[in-house]
Amino acid sequence: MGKVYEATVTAPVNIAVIKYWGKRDSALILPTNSSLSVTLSQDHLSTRTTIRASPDFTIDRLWLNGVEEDINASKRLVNSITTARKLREALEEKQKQDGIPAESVVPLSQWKIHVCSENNFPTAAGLASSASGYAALVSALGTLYELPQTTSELSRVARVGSGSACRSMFGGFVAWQAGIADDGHDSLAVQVADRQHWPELQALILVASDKKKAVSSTAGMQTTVETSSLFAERVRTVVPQRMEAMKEAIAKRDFETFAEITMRDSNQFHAVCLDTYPPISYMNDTSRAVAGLVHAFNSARGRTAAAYTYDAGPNAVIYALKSDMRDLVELFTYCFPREDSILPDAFYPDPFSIF
Ligand code: 2P0
Repeated sequence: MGKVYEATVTAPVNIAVIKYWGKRDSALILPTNSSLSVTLSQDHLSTRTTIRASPDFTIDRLWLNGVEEDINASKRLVNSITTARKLREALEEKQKQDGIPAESVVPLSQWKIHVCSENNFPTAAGLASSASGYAALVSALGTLYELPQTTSELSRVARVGSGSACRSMFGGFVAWQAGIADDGHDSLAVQVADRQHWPELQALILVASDKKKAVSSTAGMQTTVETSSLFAERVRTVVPQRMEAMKEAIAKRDFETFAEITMRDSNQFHAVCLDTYPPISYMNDTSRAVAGLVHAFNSARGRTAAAYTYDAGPNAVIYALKSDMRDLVELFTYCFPREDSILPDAFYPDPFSIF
């Protein structure tokens, strides 16, 4: 039995406050616009991935939540693993050039790997499982292969797995710079501020449904690019302005501006989904009731005390400062009791829950 090398990492989910929606290159996963997100704590929503490499393994294998998946059936998995292997190969070459005896250079790039990945939340329910999944895969490969690349450089490898995954390579507040190059070298994630910069900011996730979404993000966003006329305006003028305003709000810890941009950007993202033909509708009646309640709460407080945002699914993420969060949790628990969904919708029968 040959030697086994192993690495385990955990990567958290991120929730965008300026949404990524649309690709200019589907193979390299290059976006039409920059985006910005908050990485959540890894205690709650995260993927834990262990990778082993051994000269005894005959094929690459991957288990997702205990079920084996065919790596070769996924171009994205193959792309990200192959890209990381090439970086390892370059490192091994460099080690030899630097005079390290060939027998001391571990040929990890030539060995097959076994990957075991577990999410601690429902997969593909609009809770960004591909983001934490590919970020964990690439971080684990980076650790296993002892790659010298920076986290931003490695975020390019996560990006070829799933766009939003590049942002989960960092904690705190993270921008994915769209870039302009055709080869994607400038399309990567950078940290705008770390988590400690704004510890009072909290996120609450309201699960309206943990069912798999009807239209995948990947398919939905390309239909939007092809058919929505509102989308062009969003990409050209709205997002560039919002990226700058959002970075400034984060730098100043200006919650009211952060919250307003977050809600407006979520609303515009869902508006371009509806402007897509055929239309895509990710929010449901419960999602809309939650948005209404947040606006009512803000009016009652006389300030923008909470923000909602929705991704490619009906679940809400609420951002608020710690000082307002207790009241919000009480309000949501009162209005949407766990055992009894307020809206008996045949398509979304799950109890509304908070975690
Ligand atoms: C985001 N979403 O910025 C946006 C908002 C969904 C709504 O990133 O095709 O799963 O793998 O690059 O990353 C979902 O898209 O799509 C997404 P691919 P991904 O978080």
